[in-house]
Amino acid sequence: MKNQLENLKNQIILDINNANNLENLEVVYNNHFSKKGSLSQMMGNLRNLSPEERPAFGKLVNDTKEVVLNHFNLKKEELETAHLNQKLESEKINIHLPGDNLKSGSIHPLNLIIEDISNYFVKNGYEVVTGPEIELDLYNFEMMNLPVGHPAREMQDSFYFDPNVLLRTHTSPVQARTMLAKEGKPLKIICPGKTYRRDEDDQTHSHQFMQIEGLVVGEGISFANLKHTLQDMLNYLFKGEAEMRLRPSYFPFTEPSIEVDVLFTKKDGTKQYIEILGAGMVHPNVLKMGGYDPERFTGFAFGIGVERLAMLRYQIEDIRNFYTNDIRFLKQFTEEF
Ligand code: FA5
Repeated sequence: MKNQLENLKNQIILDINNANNLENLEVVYNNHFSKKGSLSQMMGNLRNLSPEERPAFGKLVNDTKEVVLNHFNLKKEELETAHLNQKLESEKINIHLPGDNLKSGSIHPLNLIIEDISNYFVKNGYEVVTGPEIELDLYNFEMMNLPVGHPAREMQDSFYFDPNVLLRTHTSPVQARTMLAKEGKPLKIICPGKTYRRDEDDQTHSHQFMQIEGLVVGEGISFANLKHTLQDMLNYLFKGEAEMRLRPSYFPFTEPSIEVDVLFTKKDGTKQYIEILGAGMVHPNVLKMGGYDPERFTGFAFGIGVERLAMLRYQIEDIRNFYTNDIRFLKQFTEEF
């Protein structure tokens, strides 16, 4: 019987060695190690032995089983590793393939100007605020010292939803909103945003355009402060190369009022002044309506035309280019395309 056991051991080892994949190895397990397998049958032979012989042979069978089981486990581990490696190999990603060339967009030239101007003012202690594009007549006109029937309303014809609600014609209503919100405290704000007018579109006019409003209210704010601020901002934007011209003007919400032009050199070398903003000292009526005592507080305000600045800076001769979404035009402002 010992010989029989020895033969079985050799057979099992041979079967294990011959198994070249996990499925074959499982067959080996079922044939030899399962309940009805050859090793269990060998144990069953104990019945044919005398009670004295049984313990020694039982031990021999168990020792043999342990040896072949170790061999089996080693083989199983080896086949599992081979299987995993094969799987990893087949799932390997080829990192050398060229990627998809996704085209990223870029910042619109008008937003580049807004970012730049905002940086300038934030550095100088201004807060950036926003206001609604659909505005009440109250803020757009009345609180800007333009009561119903005021002839200067003609200067800014608008798109109305009803007699009290319109697309804002300028960013100035944010002045009124901010003054009310600040409840009489000194303030320094800018407000970039879209504005709308029933203007005929031409090279320098668009029915939709952007403005950046500025408002400073405090004690002792003077016209000199306004002039310095505008000159300093233009120096920053045009690296000291912009020639600024102030013209007396009229706005119902400022007194005195000015318009600011910058000398623009066209592509053909000829020069032309282009109006970029309106400004002035805040009218006492506007201060009063905003909750400020005009005897104690003064202020200055300005409204910059963003497209006009962009035209100067990027040498663009027609404002309509900003809104036609021609990729060839926009491409000039980025290297990313
Ligand atoms: C105003 O809108 C005043 N709210 C500006 C202001 C603010 C004055 C605070 C005093 C104090 P005006 O209508 O001039 O002013 O417009 C200001 C700037 O917006 C102009 O200088 C111009 O650069 C730009 N602008 C006006 N209309 C158009 C248009 N149709 N298309 C493009 N830009 C325009």
